[in-house]
Amino acid sequence: QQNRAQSVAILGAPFSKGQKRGGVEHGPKAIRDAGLVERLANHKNPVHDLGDLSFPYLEKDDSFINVTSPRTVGRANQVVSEAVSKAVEAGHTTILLGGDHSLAIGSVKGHAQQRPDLCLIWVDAHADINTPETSPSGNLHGQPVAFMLTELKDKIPDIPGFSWMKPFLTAKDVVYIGLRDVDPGEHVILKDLGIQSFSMRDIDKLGIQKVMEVTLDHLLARKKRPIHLSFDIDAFDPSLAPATGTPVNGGLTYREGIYITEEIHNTGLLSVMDLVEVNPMLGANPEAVEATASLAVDVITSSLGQTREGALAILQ
Ligand code: Z70
Ligand code: MN
Ligand code: MN
Ligand code: MN
Repeated sequence: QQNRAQSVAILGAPFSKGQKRGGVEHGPKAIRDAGLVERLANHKNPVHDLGDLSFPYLEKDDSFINVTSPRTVGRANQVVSEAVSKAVEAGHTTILLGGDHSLAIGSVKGHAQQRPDLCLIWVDAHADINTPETSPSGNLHGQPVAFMLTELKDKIPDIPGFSWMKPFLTAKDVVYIGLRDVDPGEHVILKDLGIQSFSMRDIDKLGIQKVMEVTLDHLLARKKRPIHLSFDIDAFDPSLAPATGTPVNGGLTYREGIYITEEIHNTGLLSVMDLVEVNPMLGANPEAVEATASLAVDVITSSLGQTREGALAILQ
């Protein structure tokens, strides 16, 4: 229960070069405008909004094999990694606001620098575990998990922009929740590495309560350790989170999503969280954008202890 008394740090990461659509770099502003800091005003411990990170602009960044913007994504993730590492070292439960999901490379890496024993819960419609070779798009936001895993070391070539990092996590330290759009190459990797994953079908079959029980047991039964929650807003059904780059039908309900974060909070072990892929330029209208950003705020406040049972619990 070591994280209960921790202060919170918020880091904005206005970055979009891990995929090809514009607008996701405005995610941090949209989430702040939806009232994130105000909604955390009752939090028992101090909340520090550390503002937005700034990422170097690289004039020339040719594709490497089929990987798009490798140097830009690599450098941005180095910046994220250093910032997350510093915030964790300072004792903050750290919230990274994306930006696209390629940012998780730096976020989880920076976290692991301070807490090498961490485990990773990846809530997403997508597995984001393509290698440069299996990737159908060349987009690095579809590949972050592959960059982290020691088992895939030989599948990741030396990509320009990434010489600062080596794989640091093993397949048994990862659980997926919410999958429903997995590429063929990703499916093979998930099977070969035996990664614990819960698709939307599994959630239909088992119920979210059982899914969380097995998830937390898988990661924590042997040893309590810090949790990294990487939450892609497209895990939710597009009716709830329309303003995102790759909506996929049949996603999490509001209650399933919030139950996931409540259970993670209740472990007392949440250490770093990413909230990514809110794209305020993709909603059909302002209401769609506001609904998506407001949902992101609910996910974050719930992860930090906001309950459905009464306002007091966030104070404890
Ligand atoms: C596909 C790829 C992806 C998010 C799309 C899509 C990956 N598997 N991730 N949207 N958030 O391009 O690798
Ligand atoms: Mn813009
Ligand atoms: Mn993702
Ligand atoms: Mn996704």
